[in-house]
Amino acid sequence: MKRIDAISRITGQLKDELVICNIGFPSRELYHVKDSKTHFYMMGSMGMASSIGLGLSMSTDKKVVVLDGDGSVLMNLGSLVTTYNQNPENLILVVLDNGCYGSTGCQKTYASTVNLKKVAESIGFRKTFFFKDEINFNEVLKSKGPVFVHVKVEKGNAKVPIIDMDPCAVKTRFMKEVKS
Ligand SMILES: Cc1ncc(C[n+]2csc(CCOP(=O)(O)OP(=O)(O)O)c2C)c(N)n1
Ligand SMILES: [Mg+2]
Repeated sequence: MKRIDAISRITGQLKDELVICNIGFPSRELYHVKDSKTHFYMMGSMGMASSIGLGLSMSTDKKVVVLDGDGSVLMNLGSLVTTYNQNPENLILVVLDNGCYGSTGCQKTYASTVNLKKVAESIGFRKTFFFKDEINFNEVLKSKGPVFVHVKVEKGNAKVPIIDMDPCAVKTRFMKEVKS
């Protein structure tokens, strides 16, 4: 499964959940697959999607889905420990693991030598999942968080254009939705 297919399958099973998406191609692919005012396309701030998602989940009762990357989550592993300690029931952290820094030329990460699902489990995430060929996100949505979802995807970025929305407009639109 390609990353864009994983994004498409996951968002196809969402309704009004808030989505924080990783920097670079993942956000471009999400924007291309489906744009929504419930989407926050994180531009810049590599590694921070999980932290933004955590903060958001603590300030709303809405369900928050973070679409993160292996490189980014490994860069900010401490965020998993903070997430466990804050224990938000409404947070789902998805790691789209292509084994590399896909958005910048696919330089290899350490994801292949570390079992990310076991890491999340041992930290104390209430529920963890691993998907490769299909994604049963309905099952994920039913679970009490914090939930960790490891999705193994193929390398490669889809040929999708850059996001033609101003970053401030993305933020303003999203904040309005959060407060609604
Ligand atoms: C602090 C910092 N370092 C490096 C970058 C450049 N950069 C942007 S996206 C990215 C790769 C992210 O990899 P991953 O989270 O695995 O997502 P993928 O693109 O593979 O889906 C890198 C290195 C950055 N924006 N900020
Ligand atoms: Mg990656």
